[in-house]
Amino acid sequence: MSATRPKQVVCLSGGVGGARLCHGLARALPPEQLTLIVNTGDDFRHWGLYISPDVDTVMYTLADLADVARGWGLAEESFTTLEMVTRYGGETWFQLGDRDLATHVLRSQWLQEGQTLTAITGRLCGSLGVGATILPMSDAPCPTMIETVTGTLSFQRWLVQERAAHDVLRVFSNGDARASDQVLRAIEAADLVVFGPSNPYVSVDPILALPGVRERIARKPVVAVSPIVHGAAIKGPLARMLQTIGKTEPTPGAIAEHYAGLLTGLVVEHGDDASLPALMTHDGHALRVLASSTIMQTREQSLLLAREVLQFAENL
Ligand code: FO1
Repeated sequence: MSATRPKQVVCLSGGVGGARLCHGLARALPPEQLTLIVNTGDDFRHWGLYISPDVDTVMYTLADLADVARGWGLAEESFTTLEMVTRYGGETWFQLGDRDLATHVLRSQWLQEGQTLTAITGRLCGSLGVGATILPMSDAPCPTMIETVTGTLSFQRWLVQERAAHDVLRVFSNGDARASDQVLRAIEAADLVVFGPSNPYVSVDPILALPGVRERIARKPVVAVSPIVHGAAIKGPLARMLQTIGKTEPTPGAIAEHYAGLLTGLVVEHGDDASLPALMTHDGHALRVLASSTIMQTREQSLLLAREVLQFAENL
């Protein structure tokens, strides 16, 4: 971390765990020093609207508007629109709340008017008082597809409609999207890159797979927070995916191996450091490991972990 100019921190995030670390980082750093690069592989069209779940989860979380218990959407929510859609026989497997709908309606309208997802996200964040910069990873569609033993599904159909019932053979991106210029510039300007405690396969890999991203990140100090705690994922199908795709048991070491040498440091839950094998970074140094409290159920826990990550990075 350069001692002179203010440190620029970039965090790659997807899902609920990633959003919570972003929340802590947004309280630990001045807004002009933090850029959040968010997965858009989960995006899809529903009720004729463009839905961007991971962007909304980070935006709502940083605005303190997220429904913490549900893990997505807005608190103080009602679902009267959904009730009417049910009466009309419309699709109800993906539940859009009434207040959440305002985000999807305006994002869809502004996309139709030719605004970019990046510009729209900035506009929504401005209205919600979110100071940190939230960047969708791309302004072009790059839907994550899930190949299972029973066929290939779009991400939300697999995760939500099918409840991730079928084992995943392969995760791939259906498109040739490019990272936005803003994303590439943010990584180039970063003093530190953080991988949130997100599912590597469906939340971080889609970002790393965009042309130019991985090679830029490889030149930076990278700290990842393990999404696996004591052999399990806090939320979602990651443990099973490590077994079926990675052919490995769910451990923080498997997460570090998955990122194949990109990491400079790894933050794991207290106790998980003891079982870590000796891991190397891409330039042949030993991977530095910090044991911390990585489960973030409260804003305070998110802030404490963010501060530990930043302090850990200072000494890398
Ligand atoms: N996840 C569900 O399991 N069921 C839902 O009905 C659902 C609705 C939903 C609406 C808006 C939104 O932004 C997210 C929503 N999610 C729902 C979560 C979503 O599938 C995940 O947040 C990500 O795509 C994976 O992290």
